[in-house]
Amino acid sequence: ALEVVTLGEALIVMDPVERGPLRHVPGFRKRVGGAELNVAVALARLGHRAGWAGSVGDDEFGREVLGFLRAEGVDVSGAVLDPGAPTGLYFKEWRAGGLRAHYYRAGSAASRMAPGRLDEGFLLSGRVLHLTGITPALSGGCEELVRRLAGEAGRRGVLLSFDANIRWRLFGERDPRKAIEPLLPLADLLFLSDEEAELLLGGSDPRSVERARGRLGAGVVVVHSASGSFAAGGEGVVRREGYRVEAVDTVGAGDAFVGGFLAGFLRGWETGACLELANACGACAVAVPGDAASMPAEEEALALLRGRRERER
Ligand code: KDG
Repeated sequence: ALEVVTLGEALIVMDPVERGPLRHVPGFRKRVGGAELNVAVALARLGHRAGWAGSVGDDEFGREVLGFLRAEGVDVSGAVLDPGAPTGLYFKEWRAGGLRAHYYRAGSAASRMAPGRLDEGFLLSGRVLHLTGITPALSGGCEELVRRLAGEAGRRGVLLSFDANIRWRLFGERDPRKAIEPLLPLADLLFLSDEEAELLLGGSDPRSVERARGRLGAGVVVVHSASGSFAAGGEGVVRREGYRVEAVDTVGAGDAFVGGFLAGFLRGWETGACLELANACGACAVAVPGDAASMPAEEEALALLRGRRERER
């Protein structure tokens, strides 16, 4: 049986070969991304049985996504090829102020997901179901689907892992809190960046987070930032420092972090050890370009974790 099943939008990532405004960029590297799919790849690379479900277009890009995931050992038997809409894309642009994502995903196959259109048996077949706040931003049908699955997971004894992953550019004029807040109390494991904790819990320091956790009745709340991470779970707060690495592409770091934490959790590790693996996985992802491509393999994350320095030359 699968240990973790995720649902979300798979995207083709157009990664510019140079930094700077896209009008001057001479070309792009084509890659695969999507937050939930990145988590599935991270888990598979860490040696866990992970499945991904979602709708992709019945097109070249949809087939590329599924081929990529199969090669990574991710179970895609719950994926749907929708002949009526394309696979979504996004372009990355590196400007002086940092990354800008340009989405070409309105009306994508994934945005047409809704209750009844995907195999619920597959989605709820893992020990953990992992969802994010990206999916409810895609469409009304997607928002309904996520709410339904989050509720069903609780009823069927499947643990719910939820990463807020707020994408302001997808919500547009809408308030992300409206879509995300109802899901928070349902999460057994809740992942937030420090900024998301500020917005959703009213604070990102351990005390405010622990208080909000109690109020919501969520399980464990894990807050991550570039400097480190902590988990609040009712038995005090556990904190671990992050790693200093040269950042080449921060996209996917949060997903690698979540994959690392879930891997530790599945192994029955103590919270501190889960945070250490999560921090190491996040740091590895930051040091490598790409979305799903930057998820670390087990040995890479462990090498960083153990502080082993490899010979340079
Ligand atoms: O977390 C990384 C994702 O943001 C990226 O792979 C693309 O899913 C994506 C999104 O919606 O931005």
